Amino acid sequence: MRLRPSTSHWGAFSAALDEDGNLEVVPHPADPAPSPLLGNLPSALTDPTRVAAPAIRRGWLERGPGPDPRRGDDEFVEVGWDQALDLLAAELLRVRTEHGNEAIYGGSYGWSSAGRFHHAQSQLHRFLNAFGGFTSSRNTYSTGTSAVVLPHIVGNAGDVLRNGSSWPTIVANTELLVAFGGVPEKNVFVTPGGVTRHHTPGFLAQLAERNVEVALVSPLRADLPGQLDARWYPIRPATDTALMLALAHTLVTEGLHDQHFLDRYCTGYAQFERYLLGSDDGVPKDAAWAGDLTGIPPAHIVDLARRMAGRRTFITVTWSLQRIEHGEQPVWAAIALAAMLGQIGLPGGGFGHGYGSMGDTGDIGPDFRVPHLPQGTNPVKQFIPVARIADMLLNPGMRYQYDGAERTYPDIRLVYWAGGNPFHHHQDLNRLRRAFTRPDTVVVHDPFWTASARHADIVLPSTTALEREDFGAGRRDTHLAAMHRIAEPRRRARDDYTILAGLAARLGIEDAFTEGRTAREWLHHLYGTWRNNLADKGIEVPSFPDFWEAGGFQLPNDESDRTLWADFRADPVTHRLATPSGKIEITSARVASFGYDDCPGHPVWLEPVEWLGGERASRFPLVLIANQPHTRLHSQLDVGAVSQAAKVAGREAVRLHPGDAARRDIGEGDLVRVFNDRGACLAGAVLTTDLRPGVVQLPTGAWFDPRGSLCVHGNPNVLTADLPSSRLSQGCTGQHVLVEIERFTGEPPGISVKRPPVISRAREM
Ligand SMILES: Nc1nc2c(c(=O)[nH]1)N[C@H]1C(S)=C(S)[C@@H](COP(=O)(O)OP(=O)(O)OC[C@H]3O[C@@H](n4cnc5c(=O)[nH]c(N)nc54)[C@H](O)[C@@H]3O)O[C@H]1N2
Ligand SMILES: Nc1nc2c(c(=O)[nH]1)N[C@H]1C(S)=C(S)[C@@H](COP(=O)(O)OP(=O)(O)OC[C@H]3O[C@@H](n4cnc5c(=O)[nH]c(N)nc54)[C@H](O)[C@@H]3O)O[C@H]1N2
Ligand SMILES: [Mo]
Repeated sequence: MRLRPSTSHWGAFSAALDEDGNLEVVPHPADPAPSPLLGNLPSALTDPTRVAAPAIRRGWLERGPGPDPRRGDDEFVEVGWDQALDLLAAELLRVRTEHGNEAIYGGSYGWSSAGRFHHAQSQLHRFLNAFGGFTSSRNTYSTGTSAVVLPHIVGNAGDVLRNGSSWPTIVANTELLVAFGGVPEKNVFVTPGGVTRHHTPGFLAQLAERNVEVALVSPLRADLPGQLDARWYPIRPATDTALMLALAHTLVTEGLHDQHFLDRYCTGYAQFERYLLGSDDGVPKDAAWAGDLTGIPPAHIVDLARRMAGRRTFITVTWSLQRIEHGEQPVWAAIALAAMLGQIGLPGGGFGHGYGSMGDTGDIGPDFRVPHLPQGTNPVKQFIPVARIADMLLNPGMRYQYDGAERTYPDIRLVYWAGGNPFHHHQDLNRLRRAFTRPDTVVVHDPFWTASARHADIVLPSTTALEREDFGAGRRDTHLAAMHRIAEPRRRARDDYTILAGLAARLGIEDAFTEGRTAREWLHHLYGTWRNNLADKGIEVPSFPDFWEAGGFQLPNDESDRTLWADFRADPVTHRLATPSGKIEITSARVASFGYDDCPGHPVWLEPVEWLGGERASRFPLVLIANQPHTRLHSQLDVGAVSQAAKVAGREAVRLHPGDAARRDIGEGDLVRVFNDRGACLAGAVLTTDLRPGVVQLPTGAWFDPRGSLCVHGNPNVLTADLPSSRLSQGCTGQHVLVEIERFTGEPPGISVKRPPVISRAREM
């Protein structure tokens, strides 16, 4: 049995099949903290939910393209590859001829798998670009709000998202870490594209050894590793902005703010200060005011503000905090607060975003781009902010606001998805189901019968990363991994590249798409180009055959840890920011000029719809946190062993406080129904005092298993609201939703998503 190298979004490994066909997985020897998620790989490879052959929805096959309410409930017909590709090529041509390229939605958001050549979204975009273009999507579900507001505050979102202080700098210099959303260890195993050495768990351990003072601001205690002796501020969800404003208020009223820093490096502080003091609205944003909103005693707020001013303080905000209504505010308020402390640009001081959200944030690996597939250019300029998918499908021609511009939704006839699962990632899935009745045709490539595949008309089985050859590395990865074929493609699965090349041949764009190369030739070519570019910069890496034979190599290091912020601090004129003022914009005249009441010109407290202080809370008195799962990546490999082992009563586990459970006669392990006016799901109850009373937690990613508006498996996105963070960013707000919970009595409905849908054979193949 020869172990062969590969990588995944949660870590590099090698693997082989034994004589009985069982997959053995061994973590990369250089990885000090391999991810438990590797345990999902073995059983998933041959799971019954793998798509065996191309499948077409019966209604579409028999009646042809068109809107159809049966999508998601219909059965499928297995067809041969030639028939599937002939039908799809003809449909692509029909849509292009009758409606134009803009009628094809190819945003295809999603994480697919590691491996830079077979990256499904890149493959699809390259193919659709060669076909004349498509309506695309902007931003992500991860940082869809920050990515739009940060350029207004600091000029370049990447400077905050990717170029902040490194963990070693924080460990060595920070005296007080104020972590809004904590530093959830479960998340740091993941980096898009792969990660060979998981450094962050080690850095967290060093924080503990160094006795760095940590303030954990989160409704969940589990957002910080247990070994860190933190002070826990169990905040009421969605009220962090109020807490930050009160901390800022305390600083200014006690004269603890750094006026010199604010004058030299920032603009618009005076206006923000008037708001803090309540000069215009008569409401000082003081600790007493915030105490009522946040549930944190005012004395604790004042004390925290004083401690922050008295030592080297690093303020971090997880990405989850901007995945809510008005998600711009906590990010902007945290930057304003850090500016008032005057430590931005000092080692271990200032502001960070996404520490504990992703493995590469603050990591120390080299930072250069690894080989990747060129996508070409998209002649179609139409796009949507990614989380507006359902709005777009339901409202063609409707006008909406985005980042200061008025835009119009296109009229989409064909939806094409490869490497993502919108019926995992989008909010209000019952609404998304209605939206998915609208297009003429929905196409999905996926290795598995995901909920999105089940809502498609044409389902094409793609290989998994284990069944093909590729290379992979994530940002800040220490190694470039050769990804060898570890298993033969399952049944009739094909690589996305092969599928799209087959379509391209039928559409007369084969040369543009394939450039005459096989997949293996592409690997050679992309690697070779990259290697030549590095050689021009004096960096030597192995030849492709040596790289492939060795299974990977360690990337050359770049030692520098000087951040852009240190440069800005040293000289804000030479290193001016890309904002209109060149400074940090605590008030943005530009944002103010848009006139959005849901995102005015400086950080403010705005009441969301979905929170415990609002009107809806009388009917749905619990706030559910739908965060990332610790047992898998999103919906991927939910059928895998690690994910399955954590299910309770056969469903996803929902955590709630014993007091909240007792009032509802709910016991440990009970099957419960979580509901609101958008839908309901079943889940298994786990009782814990490690969360704030009134808060429940149900992670994302249980495969959506609808019976009417009820998901019997525990997917929180049947409950979440399809509301944008604001008109500025139109980001996703899936992190929070108001719900009620009751014990489920009666016969528990069985789970059906662990089997494929009903599939019959074509009458003519
Ligand atoms: N309520 C709520 N919702 C959320 C969030 C939240 O906090 N709360 N978080 C959001 C965030 S941050 C994100 S990033 C999204 C994630 O949403 P997605 O990225 O859509 O989720 P994944 O489950 O990773 O979907 C990837 C799909 O690609 C498939 N795949 C893997 N390899 C290949 C391949 O080689 N080819 C093809 N064709 N397919 C492949 C997998 O089987 C899987 O179905 O979810 C978002 N949704
Ligand atoms: N294991 C695993 N790791 C992952 C992923 C995965 O699916 N599985 N997904 C990856 C992806 S794509 C992304 S974008 C990142 C996402 O990174 P994040 O968005 O940061 O991750 P989440 O787990 O959704 O949220 C982090 C924590 O924020 C806390 N929180 C929620 N609401 C509030 C609030 O109102 N106030 C405060 N103070 N805290 C709050 C929650 O308790 C939660 O555990 O994770 C990445 N890492
Ligand atoms: Mo994400």
